[in-house]
Amino acid sequence: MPTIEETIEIRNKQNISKEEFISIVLDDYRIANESREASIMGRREVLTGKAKFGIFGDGKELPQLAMAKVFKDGDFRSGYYRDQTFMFATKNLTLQEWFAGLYGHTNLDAEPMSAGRQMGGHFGTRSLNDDGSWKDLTKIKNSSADISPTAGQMPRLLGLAMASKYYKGNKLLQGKAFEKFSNKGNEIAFGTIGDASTSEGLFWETFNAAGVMQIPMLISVWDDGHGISVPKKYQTTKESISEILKGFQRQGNSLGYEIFKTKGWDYPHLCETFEKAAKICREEHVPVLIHVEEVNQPLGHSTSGSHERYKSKERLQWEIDFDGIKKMREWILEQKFTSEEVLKNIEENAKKIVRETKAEAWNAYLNPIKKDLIEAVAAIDFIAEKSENPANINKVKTALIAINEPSRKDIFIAANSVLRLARNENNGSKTQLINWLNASSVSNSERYSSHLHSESKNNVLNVKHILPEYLTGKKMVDGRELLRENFDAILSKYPEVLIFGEDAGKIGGVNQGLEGLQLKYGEIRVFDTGIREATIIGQAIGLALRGLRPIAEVQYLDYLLYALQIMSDDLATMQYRTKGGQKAPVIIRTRGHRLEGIWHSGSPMGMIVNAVRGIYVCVPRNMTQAAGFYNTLLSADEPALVIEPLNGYRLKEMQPSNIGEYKVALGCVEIINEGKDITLVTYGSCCRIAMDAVAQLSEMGISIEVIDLQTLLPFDINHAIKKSIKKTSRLLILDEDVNGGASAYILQKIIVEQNTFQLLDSEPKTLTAKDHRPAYGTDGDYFSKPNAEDVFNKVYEMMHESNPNKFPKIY
Ligand SMILES: Cc1ncc(C[n+]2csc(CCOP(=O)(O)OP(=O)(O)O)c2C)c(N)n1
Repeated sequence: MPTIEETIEIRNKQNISKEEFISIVLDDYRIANESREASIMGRREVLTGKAKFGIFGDGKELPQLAMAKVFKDGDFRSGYYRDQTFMFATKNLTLQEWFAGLYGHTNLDAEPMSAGRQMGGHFGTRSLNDDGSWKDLTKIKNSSADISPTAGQMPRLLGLAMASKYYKGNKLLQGKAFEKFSNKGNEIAFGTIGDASTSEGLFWETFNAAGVMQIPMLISVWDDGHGISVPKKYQTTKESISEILKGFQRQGNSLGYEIFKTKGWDYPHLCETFEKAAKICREEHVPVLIHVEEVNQPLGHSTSGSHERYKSKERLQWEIDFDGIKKMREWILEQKFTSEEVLKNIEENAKKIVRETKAEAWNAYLNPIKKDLIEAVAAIDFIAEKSENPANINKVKTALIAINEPSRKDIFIAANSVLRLARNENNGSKTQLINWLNASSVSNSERYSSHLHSESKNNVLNVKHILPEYLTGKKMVDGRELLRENFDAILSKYPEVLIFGEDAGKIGGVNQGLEGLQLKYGEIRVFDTGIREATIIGQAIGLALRGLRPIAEVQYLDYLLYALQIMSDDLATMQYRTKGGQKAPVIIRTRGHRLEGIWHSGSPMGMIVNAVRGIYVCVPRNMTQAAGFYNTLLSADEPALVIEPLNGYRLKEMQPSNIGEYKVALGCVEIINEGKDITLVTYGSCCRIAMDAVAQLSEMGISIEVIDLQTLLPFDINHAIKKSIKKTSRLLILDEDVNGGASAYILQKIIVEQNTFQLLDSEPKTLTAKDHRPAYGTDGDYFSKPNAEDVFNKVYEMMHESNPNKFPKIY
């Protein structure tokens, strides 16, 4: 604890009067108490069954008050479920909204973080207006939307911090058009993480990358000594994250971090530390670590268990003795800032306010449900009145009314039961309940299933096709040159675009699709990164959250797996988990399907399309189509993955004269060969194999219609495949993923969603790769993946089945 003289010195440095200082301290004390009471009462709400799960910020109040003091408008937080006090202190969350989050209130006005989609304790501010357009982020104390996977907040933190460097360094962004995103790059990105979560690889990858890039990132570790029940002994070498990160400390001219240590119960030292740290971070663009040790957790990890099971008696006693709020109280009295009575008053008031607010939040949550219940019961009554056998119907109604705190599910179940009981009654009395049920389904779909994708006017499906033109005659170029010309056009048109990845900078990409562009646009816009796929994507997410348009490269499709978790957990859920409050229109560029070897020719598309719903997936067959996708995506506000065909960079394509301008609309298939006997559906590199087979089959008098899907997500939005099957009555899916991989997805879309079963004259077939990965040996690819001969045989077999005389067995 500092002496009175030291405290006065701190105050003097801040240039405020004694009275102002005391009033700030007491206000912090109030917030800390209210936050603690919220945790205590929130826990009770779960234990009594009103809320389903609770994870709270008790014990972490003081460090967050200190962080809030240095957090300015325009700054960003990327944190985790303990940060309620910070959210209260920055006025980004009211107590009532906090309780609404705990109850899972689905109304955005009541619960603006996620409208009940995220469990309590997952915070976020709204960066977007209701129409999906950006708010002025420089006027908000921004918080990117939390996710639950431990350390999952780290990769995006990197991009949030890097954006400041980009806004500072790229003069083209300092005009009017971008002023709502940054004040010349003066913003800090604050990260918070628990000590145990620093065991995750994502923490280390992020930490190292920020040191390399020298960006204004300030990471605070709230160290309470445990990850649920597992102590530091099993989490961290030497049991101290700051100790083992010492090698990152900058020294002399060597770049690195500033590392601070402080204690979770020492309010004045916390304030002083955060102030020093933020100054260095903001002014010098140096990353900073604040290791906040000796943090307690008085209520235990969450409502899922009690900490008495795993903490020793001594530790439990320490948790009481070194509670931050208790220590702050002692300090206030020691310093004679105010009297015991005033503090008691603050404490009592906190209890009262939280109790009252909790009741208000609960009523606000429950009343609309009760209104639904009244409507449904009226409709049920109506059926019962007209029924000759109302006893069972009334029984369902009585049971429904008896539920003390009903949910919409209870009402839905009852309504369905009543309609089942009344199934033989053919009277109009059912119409009211059926209508209620239908309307309720629509509202619940909006409540729980909207905003997987952008619902703004810039959503990608609004971007229309613009055909490539070839006005300047036939100019045949390598695929990679066509792409490079297109990226050149993109970089000159959009100053907010930056392209990065392994080898993307100096050499212009392993396949030279960016050749010479770093030289032309500078290292700030086209640059190399370390080998760190997860944080390349995280970096892109953070940049996009701050209004930039990153194109992030993952060198090969096989290595996307390193990034798949963050794509799935963070990027894909961004719009959904905030109900349209945040967007990250990231473009992920990679290449795959075919080259050589187990880790350079994979095509795990089934895994990908099933993991990333919320992100679009483009699978162009050549670079003309790929370039068109990039142009489309930059006109929209949604994230997407573009997988270029790896064996297409050196193949010749005709270069369009409207490079950078033409667009390929998403969700629109292309018929690349017209035919009448069989519809063959494929995508990417397999298109060329299908076309090889077309030639062989035509010699036998068989004509196949080859459809290039172009995008797997979205999938054939105009149902063009169905039209083709109406003509051919036969379906073959050609795919180089494993059996039951993407082909199963494609089959489900065509048979079930497009309802084509009745149109087929023979069994639908799939032709896929083997279940192992493609072998490297010279013919490994040929024998591991479907080839033109396989396609020929499969098609011929189908034709033989339908007309054995015309197509006799070959083998
Ligand atoms: C990837 C992942 N693994 C496991 C969990 C379950 N889990 C939730 S919190 C937690 C402990 C985190 O401890 P720490 O980082 O120290 O933060 P604290 O809760 O102590 O503040 C674990 C293991 C998770 N959410 N995500």
